[in-house]
Amino acid sequence: MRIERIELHHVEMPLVDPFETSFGRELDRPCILVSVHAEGLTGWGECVASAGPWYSYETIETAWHVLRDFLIPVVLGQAATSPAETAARFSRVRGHPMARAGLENAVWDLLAQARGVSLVEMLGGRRQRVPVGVSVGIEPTLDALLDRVAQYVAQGYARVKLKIKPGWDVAVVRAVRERWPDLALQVDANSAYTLADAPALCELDQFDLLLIEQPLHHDDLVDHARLQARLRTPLCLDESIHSPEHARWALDIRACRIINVKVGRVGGLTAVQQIHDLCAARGAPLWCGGMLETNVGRAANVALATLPNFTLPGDISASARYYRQDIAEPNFTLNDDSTLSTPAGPGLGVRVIPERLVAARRRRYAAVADD
Ligand code: SMG
Ligand code: MG
Repeated sequence: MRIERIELHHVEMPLVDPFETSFGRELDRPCILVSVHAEGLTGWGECVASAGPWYSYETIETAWHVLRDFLIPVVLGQAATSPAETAARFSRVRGHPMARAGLENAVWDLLAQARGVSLVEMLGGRRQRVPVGVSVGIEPTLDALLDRVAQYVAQGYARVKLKIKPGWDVAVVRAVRERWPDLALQVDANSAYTLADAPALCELDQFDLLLIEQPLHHDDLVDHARLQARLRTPLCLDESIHSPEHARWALDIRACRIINVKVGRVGGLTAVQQIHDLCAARGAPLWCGGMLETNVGRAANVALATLPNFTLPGDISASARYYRQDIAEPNFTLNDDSTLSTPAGPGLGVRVIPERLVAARRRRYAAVADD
């Protein structure tokens, strides 16, 4: 099918609760929704770049620029036959994985709809439910954090991830572990430490954590390998893995034992499949990370987490944890067994509600193919 029109929608919505990590606090969350139009069908993708270059160097502005000036022009008016072929068209663009993923994922949704299959089927996933957890930000006080964890445990989350940073780590994890001895627990530092902090990080070994996520520099592999050699707890890389090659390099030098897969960070669902197959062959478990997505991005996350080597619970929480009113329906709700179900229907299985899109939209760009 020939791609007739591509639109970018810069949207922004207030989060239900502020979300604080070692690099800052977010109250509102922007994203770019990408829509790809052909033969009466519309495919949707979410670009998860943030307002500022804090989690990664990409921002809403850089992604808008790269999408409009470099990515849209190589697919608009062209025949879309397979997602891999779209990914190949982007191969000249270095970096900017979130921008690439936004558009590539919209093509996946479009092609799945055209074939009358769900995104799960098209990816090769088999499950109907995926195990999930919740990521708990840094709170002003330890009591506030314990209240927050209690609230999520009461809602049925069986796995909790705590954000840590120097000064908000060992004592906090100890307090949570003492109160919930059997809770599946993990921590994420978002690169807040250096190798000099190894003694404090080794203290975390006593709390039976599933993993410690990205403690060191956001682009590092080598120091993580040095740290992993000193830790019993598995290290998991997030920020440092930008491609299937990075995943292979990390496993080759034992920089981690587990990888957090974010489709935006690795440049699209085609790269996710490659990382999946590589890590399955190497015996390295995966889980799906989160970027405070709308239901559009969440539907893609649930779908990719159905691949068999996604064995650990993902940061894919119920819709109600993020926005009061999401831009797309249906909402995702937590099942009794701390899972989310894959939505029914072809493609992503969610539909964007036009009035909500317009209400949340800050800016729109439309590119139309010549006849
Ligand atoms: O989507 O539930 C979610 C958030 C999960 O903690 C989460 N993401 O480093 O893994 C991470 C952070 C990055 C958030 S930056 C917007
Ligand atoms: Mg992380």
